Amino acid sequence: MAAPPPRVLTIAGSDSGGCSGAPADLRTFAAYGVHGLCALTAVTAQSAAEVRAVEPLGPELVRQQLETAEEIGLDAIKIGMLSDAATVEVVARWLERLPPTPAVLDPVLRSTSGTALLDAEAMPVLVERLLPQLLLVTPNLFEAERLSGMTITGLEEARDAARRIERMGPSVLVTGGHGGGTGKPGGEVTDLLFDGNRFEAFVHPRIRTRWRRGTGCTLSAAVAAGLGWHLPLQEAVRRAVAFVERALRGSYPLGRSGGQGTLDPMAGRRGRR
Ligand code: PXL
Repeated sequence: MAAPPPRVLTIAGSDSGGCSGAPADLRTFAAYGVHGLCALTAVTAQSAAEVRAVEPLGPELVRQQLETAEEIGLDAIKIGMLSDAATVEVVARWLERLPPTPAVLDPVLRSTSGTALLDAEAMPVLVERLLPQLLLVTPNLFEAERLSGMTITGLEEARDAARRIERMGPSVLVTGGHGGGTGKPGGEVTDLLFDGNRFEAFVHPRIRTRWRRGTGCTLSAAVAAGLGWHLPLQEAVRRAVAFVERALRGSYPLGRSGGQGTLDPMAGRRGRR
């Protein structure tokens, strides 16, 4: 019998297309060699191009998934799409009672195509009840603007936004991939980590691919998996950024037009290359 690997839970939505949400998280967990658990918050029907339907599963079913996951045992947690205020509340209440376990939130607000994945009235619940209990939150520039109430047009403002969000509880990783905001000239992207004491900038080449669905999900899942292996936060983030870079280099097209597609958390780990 093999020794059990770390157990890492994703609390997220299902993307029927397998690009983002829980499917992306579970592939990432597999690539990291951890045991992935999955508490689904919502089911979405997605083609390569659009989110066609979204159905929340409701706080009671989420609560039961969390409690059964807890009985199995957890070394780290990743949280993604939460859908509505009642679901945020259930996750917050459960975390309050859980023995200390590192938790990473990707504050998913909307899909790439613009569909809302978190109700507007859930935002204050997320800030007041959930953020204080987390080790790390990983907003992209848009999400960092919404959380901080600031407009971000450059690195200095991204730092200010990170300071504001960190005061709400968790360390902050502002990811720069979605815009020029924290991207330096020369095709580089800066992801900015602030732990309340110091900033660490992770600068990496911008991978030019159109097939990048699931990037944010994969990054936060990779950090959680690293934390499951008991890496310190800085090291878990450093490895996760490198992991996403490799997954983007292995990205592939999907759908009839091939205009959409996803990064590949399993890049380099199976036959296809
Ligand atoms: O990328 C954010 C995201 C997270 N979770 C689910 C999604 C999406 C984007 O479409 O569908 C389920």
